[in-house]
Amino acid sequence: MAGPTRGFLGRQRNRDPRLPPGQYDVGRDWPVLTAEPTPRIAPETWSITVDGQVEAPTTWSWEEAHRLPRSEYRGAIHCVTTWSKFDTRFAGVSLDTLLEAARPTADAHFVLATSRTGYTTNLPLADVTGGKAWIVWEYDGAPLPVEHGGPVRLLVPHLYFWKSAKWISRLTLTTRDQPGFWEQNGYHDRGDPWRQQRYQGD
Ligand SMILES: Nc1nc2c(c(=O)[nH]1)N[C@H]1C(S)=C(S)[C@@H](COP(=O)(O)O)O[C@H]1N2
Ligand SMILES: [Mo]
Repeated sequence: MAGPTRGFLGRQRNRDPRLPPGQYDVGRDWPVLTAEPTPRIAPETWSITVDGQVEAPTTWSWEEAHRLPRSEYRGAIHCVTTWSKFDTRFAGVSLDTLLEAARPTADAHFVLATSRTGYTTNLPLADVTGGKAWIVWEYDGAPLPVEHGGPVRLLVPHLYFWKSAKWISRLTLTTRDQPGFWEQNGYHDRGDPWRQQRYQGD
């Protein structure tokens, strides 16, 4: 076999199975990607509201959210700009817990996540239920750094990381899909890294 072909196959064989197509392992680094100025939000002024197509719109303060059952995520995160990071460890509350309290109506099929800054991103309800999404305030046993969305961010690690809105403040259940900030600017509506759903039409 000619050199380049053999090299290519060799690299494929050694590829980490946790790495989706078109991604590379960023190692210990954790790049910061923020479209807007970083807000300073004091925990005592932070809250999260679940509203829209729900039977019981609910708001939790920092203290109230911390009294909910703690839930952790350990695993990879994947940015559409092609870096993936393995062995991350986040802690906060499962979205299942928030949604069980707010009780989505039968015609709620999507969620629009809104940050305190106005950043938005849309998600199918099925992608944030069943133990697949969290709001998190801890990374690696320490408070989530402000540049990474502290005090509290959304975490939806099975989708590209632009879906994980930093400085999360609201989750609005909707009947129809409403494109968020990056989705209005050409990014895919769902963003599954295993299917390379980077841009609209992928
Ligand atoms: N509010 C807000 N959330 C955001 C973004 C942003 O610009 N603003 N960028 C998204 C994108 S594109 C990525 S890759 C991740 C980056 O998170 P990090 O800076 O903690 O790595 O946050 C997502 N959440
Ligand atoms: Mo990103």
